[in-house]
Amino acid sequence: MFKSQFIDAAVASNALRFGSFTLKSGRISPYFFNLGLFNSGEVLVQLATAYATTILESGIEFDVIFGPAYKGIPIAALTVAKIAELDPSKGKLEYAFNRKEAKDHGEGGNIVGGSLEGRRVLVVDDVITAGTAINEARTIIEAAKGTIVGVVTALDRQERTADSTVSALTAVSQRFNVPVLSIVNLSDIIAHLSSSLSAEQLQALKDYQKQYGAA
Ligand code: OMP
Repeated sequence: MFKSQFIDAAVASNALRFGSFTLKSGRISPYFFNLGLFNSGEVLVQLATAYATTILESGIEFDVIFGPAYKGIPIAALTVAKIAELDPSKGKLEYAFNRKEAKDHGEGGNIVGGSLEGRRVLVVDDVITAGTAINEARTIIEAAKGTIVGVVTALDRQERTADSTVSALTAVSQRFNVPVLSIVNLSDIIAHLSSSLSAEQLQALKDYQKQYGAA
């Protein structure tokens, strides 16, 4: 099953680590997922397969996959290529990403790759904690006149935001009115690694989930 393989690959490549980490939100987390450490060819193949399979199984119809700079860029490129390999009838789907700094010469604009204007855009990103990164992606896509039809992240940390009891993923899904999916979530990680983590590590994850997890 690709979810278990994905978690195993994340642990083996050190992308998924256990300890004490300060998040963008300021929360102190007993685990951290760094997608940048999925950096060898063999794990990138697994990463692409996991995103592409999640997207194909979702049935979401789209024209362009958008990966927000920087970590979303390779995800979008690898995923659109893997989708073409798994389903050649989808071989004309495109990918795009934003420049962090607008360019005023050459091709101009701050979107590189397929045009977003008037098109159905599927967003891919690494992790969803509070939803801040996804909200920023929406602003960029709307400025380029694209329509978001779905979001796929590698990891849903299943955390509620300060002002809500539902998870950030659910809140984003409700706000954008589109499906928001993840390859794995914290519950999948706890279930899959329950026999390989130490009792302390496992307890720290459960305590964290109790404190910040969605209802
Ligand atoms: P939100 O923008 O709050 O949803 O947090 C997601 C972002 O936080 C990711 O795009 C990363 O930049 C970073 N992050 C991780 O990469 N891995 C984690 O396990 C947790 C975070 C985080 O800071 O929340």
